[in-house]
Amino acid sequence: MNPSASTFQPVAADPYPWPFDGAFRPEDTALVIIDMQTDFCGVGGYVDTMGYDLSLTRAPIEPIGRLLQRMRALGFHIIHTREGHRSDLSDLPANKRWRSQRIGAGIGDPGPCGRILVRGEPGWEIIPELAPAPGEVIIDKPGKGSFCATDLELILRTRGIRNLLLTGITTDVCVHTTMREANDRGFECLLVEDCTGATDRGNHQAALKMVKMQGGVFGAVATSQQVLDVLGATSTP
Ligand code: C5J
Repeated sequence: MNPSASTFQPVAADPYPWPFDGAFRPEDTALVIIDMQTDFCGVGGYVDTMGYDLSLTRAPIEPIGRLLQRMRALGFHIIHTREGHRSDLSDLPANKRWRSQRIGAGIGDPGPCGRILVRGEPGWEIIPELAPAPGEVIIDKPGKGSFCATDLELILRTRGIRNLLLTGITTDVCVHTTMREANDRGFECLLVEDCTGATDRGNHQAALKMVKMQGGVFGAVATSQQVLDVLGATSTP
């Protein structure tokens, strides 16, 4: 099968069938996988050191894996992001460092997985289950949004990508910030709800609800199964 010949009908998303203009194709659509790093979902990482429940940020691993496998096979663009800082911390704002130190997980400080949220350290790596394949774009970002201080927008425009399926962690922080940034730039966004997770269940639910207000103020929300149904998958393992 020639993946580039495929056109897919809208996903039965909430609050509108996504995308708004009726169809999407591998050429104009990317799966964005945000910050699936040990620091956010692994034992000894940043989130674990802060004392949050890792099961919440690990929950999306399997659903993302299924969606990734399918979308890779169909030839969609795949984009991974990593939050992290230079080893000299020259791109770490003083207030971000101070806040992390207050909660006992100082960014740049040594931890069980190396220096917390520092590029090149074990905790900063994307988890092996969702490792990028050769040729897939990886965006290194110093902040929460994937557009701030990165070349993501240039890459999307250069490739003619208009539609983004957003997955990863955390729903209320990096996923939401990225969705808002993308929406303001005119990209059509779908948040895949079971492919995201937050450090707090209530925040996850609230983040989903916020997207759906005002007729879909930031885009739409769907489950991975609803996406897979459209992509021709008949069942989940
Ligand atoms: C946070 C993220 N929560 N990836 N980062 O600090 O959401």
